[in-house]
Amino acid sequence: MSLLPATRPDVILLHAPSVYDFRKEAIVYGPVSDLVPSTPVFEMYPIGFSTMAAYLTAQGKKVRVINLAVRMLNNPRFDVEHFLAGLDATLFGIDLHWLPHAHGSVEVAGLLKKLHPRTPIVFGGFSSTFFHEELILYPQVDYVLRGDSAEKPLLALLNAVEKNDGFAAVPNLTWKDASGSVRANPVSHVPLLIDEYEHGYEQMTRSVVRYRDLASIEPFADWMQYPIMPVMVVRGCNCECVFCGGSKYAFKGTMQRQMNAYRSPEALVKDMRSVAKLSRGPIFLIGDVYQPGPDYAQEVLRLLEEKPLHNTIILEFFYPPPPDFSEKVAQALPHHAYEMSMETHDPAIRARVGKGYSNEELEESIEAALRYHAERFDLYYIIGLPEQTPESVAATMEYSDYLYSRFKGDPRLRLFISPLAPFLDPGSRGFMQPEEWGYRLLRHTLEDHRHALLEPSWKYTLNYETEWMTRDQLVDATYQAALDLNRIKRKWKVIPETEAAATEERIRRAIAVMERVDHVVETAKSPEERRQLLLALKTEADQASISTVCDKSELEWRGRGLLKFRPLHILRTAFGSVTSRR
Ligand code: B12
Ligand code: SF4
Repeated sequence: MSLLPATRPDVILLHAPSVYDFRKEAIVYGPVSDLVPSTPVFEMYPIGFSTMAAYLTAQGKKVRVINLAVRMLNNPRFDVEHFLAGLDATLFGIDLHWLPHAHGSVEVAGLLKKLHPRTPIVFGGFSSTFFHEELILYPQVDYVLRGDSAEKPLLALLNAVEKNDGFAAVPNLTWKDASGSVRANPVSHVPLLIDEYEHGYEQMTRSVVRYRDLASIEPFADWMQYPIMPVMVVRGCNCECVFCGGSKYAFKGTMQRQMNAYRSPEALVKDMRSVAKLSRGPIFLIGDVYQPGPDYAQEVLRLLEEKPLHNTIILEFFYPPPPDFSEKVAQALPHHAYEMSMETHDPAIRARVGKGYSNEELEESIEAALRYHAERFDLYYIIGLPEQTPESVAATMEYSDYLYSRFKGDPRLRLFISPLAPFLDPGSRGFMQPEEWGYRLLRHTLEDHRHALLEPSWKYTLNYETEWMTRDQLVDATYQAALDLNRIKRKWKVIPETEAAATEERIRRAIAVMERVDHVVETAKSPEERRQLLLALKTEADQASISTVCDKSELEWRGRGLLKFRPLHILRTAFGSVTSRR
């Protein structure tokens, strides 16, 4: 088990922070990331980094993943330029997957280009795909790989870069030819069979040793304490949620995907078992296992029942699962939890948004899930929907009170609300046909969004308002709903009294700092004065952007077992294979 010198990677995949200078800028990012594991820096990198790394590694290439955002977040003195200067690879890849990275990703590419002018840079991900024509025009961007499946195209691009030839044959590639003209190859690689794209978490473990760098592969800041691991069910989606850049409409229009690609039940369960070898933490199945039909879902459960996993398995549903399904889930999964986004209490608005089911159907599902020992049932609401008014949001809160009364304050039922922020997704029906859906689009281009991210608060960053709510109303309704939901959870003793009191205090402070930012925006006499006044608010601004709509820890399943990782297996995976594969 000897440690060999670190090798030169063929590809380095880098994940940038949302706003590059977040350590210096004073911005109230707001509750944009309260319901995901990341902070407002959106430090989590796409799962696709691990599938691309696994695929290329299996083809004999060396891939290193670097989460620059997490490094900057965890160490305020981390010197980005110094770190980037020390990198060496044939190709750098940067994700602009989520639009909130519009600023950081392009800035990091600029730095890399300055430091390594001869190393090409490729962008990829959903937002890169949508904005590929604009993105390729930045001098620091050499290539954009479009589509939802870049594993094979990335290998083809790497081979072309090594030969400096054959770019016209790389599927899904937008590039500049020798004359500088932009060329966009067709998006011809949209696979329907995706079993060969494995998560590759074991490969990621090995790379820690290969590149002597654990700090750079952490998916998000708190991950070592809370190692939740995602496992993907599907590429694509059958639903048509109007705000979603991953809806059926958006996949068809932007990603050229006509049909969903599901991992087979065997491959899915294999992924889950390989995660369970490394970690005792929760496994989050991303994508509704019921979407391809009951046979698929039951086969997944049957395979799991053969040798039950002891991690908590979090199941995501887009529609309420039939109540008798919960019994089957309980048989197969000793520890499991449910997660659903019901968007609003109002079935008419929900149907308009894209999901037609009644509250009664949902309540029956919750009832069955809790009866069959679900550890949790998390329900999410969204603010910023067509036809949703401030009064409607208030009525959603009344419904939440009713739900807790119906389930007698069962603390396993967890309700969350957050704004659709910072952006209405590019490629969604709301973004593409705003008038039809009652959205007023305030930003259109990639450059618009890059600038929007530097606005002093999330109110000014939002790329939309609706016919029913202005940006001010969206912000006010969000904080009011947060106060109401916190009060309801306190009343039903779903959260401890101290947590409820602290959350209320944070929400009130967030409201106050938003008002102070507005005051600065309205009264500053020059851009410089505005900047200085905002900088004086930096500490409060940072504090007002984490755990506002709820205490972030409420999202976490920390319940069972203190030691989440399986250290011996990790050591065997990391060292055993690293030495044998060289
Ligand atoms: C799973 C998921 C999540 C997980 C994230 C898991 C993860 N680490 O990736 C969670 C729930 C945490 C999440 C959070 C968010 N999400 Co999300 N998420 C999804 C979802 C449902 C599936 C995407 C997926 O995993 N695909 C499969 C994996 C294997 O592929 P992949 O990661 O996309 O990577 C492939 C390609 O995209 C591409 N690629 C990606 N990066 C790169 C980089 C390079 C260099 C190259 C070459 C290729 C490439 O190649 C990869 C391999 O084939 C989609 C909706 C959908 N139906 O697809 C929304 C979606 C991607 N999310 C979205 C959004 C907006 C967010 C949030 C910003 C929401 C918020 N405000 O909090 C956050 C951002 C989180 C962060 N960075 O911290 C939008 C993005 C729209 C847009 N264009 O901006 C989507 C489309 C829909 C939605 N609204 O949920 N999300
Ligand atoms: S928000 Fe709706 S359309 Fe988007 S991935 Fe989820 S279920 Fe599918």
